[in-house]
Parts: sequence; C-alpha cells; structure tokens
Amino acid sequence: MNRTWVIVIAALTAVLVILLFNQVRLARRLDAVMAGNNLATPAPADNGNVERLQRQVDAMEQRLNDLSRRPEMPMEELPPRLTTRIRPNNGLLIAPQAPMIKPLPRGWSPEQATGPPDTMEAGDRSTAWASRNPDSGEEWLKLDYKREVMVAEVRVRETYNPGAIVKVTAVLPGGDEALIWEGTEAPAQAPVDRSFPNPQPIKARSVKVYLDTTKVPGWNEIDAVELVGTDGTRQWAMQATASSSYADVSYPVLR
Ligand SMILES: [Ca+2]
Repeated sequence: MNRTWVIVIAALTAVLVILLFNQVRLARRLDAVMAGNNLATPAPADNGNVERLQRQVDAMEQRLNDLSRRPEMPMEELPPRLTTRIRPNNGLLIAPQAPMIKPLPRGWSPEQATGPPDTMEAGDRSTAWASRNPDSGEEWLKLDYKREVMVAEVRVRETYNPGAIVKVTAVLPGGDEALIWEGTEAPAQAPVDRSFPNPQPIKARSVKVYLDTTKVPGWNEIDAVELVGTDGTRQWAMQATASSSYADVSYPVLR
C-alpha cells in the first residue's frame, strides 16, 4: 500500500465519521421535536389564550349537551294565542252607525236656492228653484240664514226667465214682514244677479222673495239668494221653503 491509498482511506474514514456524527445529531433533534422538548416555551399570554379558548369550547359543548337533553314542550303547554279582538268601549258591542251621507236635494226644490250659486248657465236647470206651475200667479220663496244681521242688501240670482220678482221683504222674528223693495224688475238676460238694497234699518235672518209668474212667460227660476249685512258680512241661505215647487211634480213624495 502506497502513500496515496493511505491518504484516500483516511479521507473516506473522516467523511464517514462526519456523516455518522450528523446522523446522530439529526436523530436526537427529531426525537426532541417529537417530544416537544425543543419547542420554545409558550409565553404566559399564549397560555391564557389557550385556556380561554378551551373554556369557550367547554361552554359550547355544555350548551349543546343541554339542548340535546331538553325535552320538547308539549303542544298543550304552549301559551294560548291572543284571539280575542280588543274593542273600544270596554268590549261592549256598539250598534253600527248609519253613514253620514246627506241626501242630495230634489231638483227645482227650494233647497236648490240655498248655498252659493251652482247654476252657471241660463236655462231650465234642476239646480235652481222653480215653482210648480210656470204662469199660475203669485209665488214666494223664503230663505233662512245662520246669523241675524242688519240688512243692507238682498241679492237674488235669477237663472231662467228673469223679471217676475215683484217684492222682497225681511221676515222679522215674530213673523211680520218688513218691506225691502217692491216694483217691477228691469228687463235682463239670465243669468242675472239682482240687487235689492234695504232703505231702512231692519234686523233679520230671513227674507222672502215674491214673484208674479204671469209677468214673464215660462218658469222663473232662482238659483241662490245672498243676504248682505250693514257690517259687510255676506251669507248664503241655509234653508228655504216656497209656496210650491216643481220638485213635487218631478220627485213626488211617497206616502
Ligand atoms: Ca242653486
């Protein structure tokens, strides 16, 4: 064996020794890892987190166990539903009230002369008052207002064959009448708003309009009558009556 072979064998031996030594170190390190001995020691804070998580997991498991053990509530033990409807008036039955619907006034009735004008065009319109017959002589229309006033003026809206008004009076509380105007109307085309100024102090809440229906052929119809007070107030009639009405012909009252 020469010198060269000796050197080679020595080198190989050294390499084998180094490899063996490293193998031993790796085996020990692996054992330590497996045993957990080589892990860094957890910080106290980490231990606290782990414990807190563990407690939460334990609580959830306990709750799941409780739920799984809870018996189902029988149907008869369920609380009763509130089926009784709460009514006002301590539950006492209340008779249904009739609908508050005001019937429409009959066509050509005295009520058609109450309220503000609603007959905007001339003609034989059911929204104005008309006497029963067109040319039978004297007729009258009485109108009542909400408030008693010192009468300054009475304004009459004629909407069909105007010119038959012959007198206007104020009806006093005792029933007597005070004359406001009497005469013959000037010719006019319907619709026309006639003004009858009151020349004397009269306090009233009702007025009466007289017609001579023979003066102008055909029905002489009145749509509305306004009462003007000396204080400047203006009122439309609340209710009205008449000597006759064409409503009694077109809308006879059943008895
Ligand atoms: Ca009217």
